[in-house]
Amino acid sequence: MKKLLVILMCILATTLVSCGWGSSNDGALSNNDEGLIVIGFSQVGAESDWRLANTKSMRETLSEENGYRLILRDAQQKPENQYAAIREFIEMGVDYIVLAPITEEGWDQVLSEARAAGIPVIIVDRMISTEDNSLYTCWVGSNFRKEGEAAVAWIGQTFWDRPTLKIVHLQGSMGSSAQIGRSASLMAAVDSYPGWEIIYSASGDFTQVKGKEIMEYVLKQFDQIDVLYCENDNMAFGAIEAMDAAQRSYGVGGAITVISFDATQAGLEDTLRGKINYNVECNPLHGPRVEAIILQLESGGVPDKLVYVEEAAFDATTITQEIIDQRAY
Ligand code: GYE
Repeated sequence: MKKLLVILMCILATTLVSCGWGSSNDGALSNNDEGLIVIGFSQVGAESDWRLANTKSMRETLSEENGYRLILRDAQQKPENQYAAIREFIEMGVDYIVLAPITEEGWDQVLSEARAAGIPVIIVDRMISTEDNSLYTCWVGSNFRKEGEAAVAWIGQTFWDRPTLKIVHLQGSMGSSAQIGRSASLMAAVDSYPGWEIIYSASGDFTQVKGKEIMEYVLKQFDQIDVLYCENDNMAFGAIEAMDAAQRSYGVGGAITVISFDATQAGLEDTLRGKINYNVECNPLHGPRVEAIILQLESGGVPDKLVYVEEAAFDATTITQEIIDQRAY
């Protein structure tokens, strides 16, 4: 009799656990989730200050106190990790999938699995490339092409009297929307200004370490560099380290004019110090935007399919400490 009771209790316990009533951890859903909106967030990685500010914004907004359970998976800049995370979210039966895609290509298969499971997919930051718009509910992020246009317009104005311009192009992660857009604007400008020449270009994957490595190499190869077009702040920090070590002059009044993107706190500090000449903002505070979309969907609304965030740009000769202090990232 005792034995039978033990067996019955075991069966009951296993059933409860497999039904999702087990103890809560960052993987299994539990009874604690009752009332909470469960969100699986596939994040790119932790490659830059921008990314850290973005993760912080998502965590702070989509918190338990605000009624959410955020399951964050850091893909460490590897698309395969993102596919696995999305399949894990589908398996868990989350309420929403939020995806910050590393690259634009390669999403049709896994997102059709999410659609088949009836889970809405909200895309943030970078975009995906697909012919099937029903694979995602909506997207919110930056207009990277426009960011690049702001940068090249500034270069055009600053160097209007220079017949030739030797440019080093430090690219972000290849195939990401941020790289594609920022690079496309530079390419278009090189096509239209006869004197502009890209003397070297390589991807630093948006990281400081790679930015430094590439710049060390570039400085050995070229005595004359007029412009460094660097697709994010962290690669610029790395390039600055390399230029300092090689004792090459740069920034305001220096030989190498530095363009950067993101305009994070640290990036703007370097802009204020004249190390970065022009820094184009990219806003990482997507947490509240994603929450607004979810609340709209929860109440039966239809969010706009594509929303571009408004962004500014900062010139080293006009930026002030007050401007930096007022900013949230
Ligand atoms: O510019 C870079 C980050 O996708 C906008 O990714 C984002 C970019 C950002 O690593 O710093």
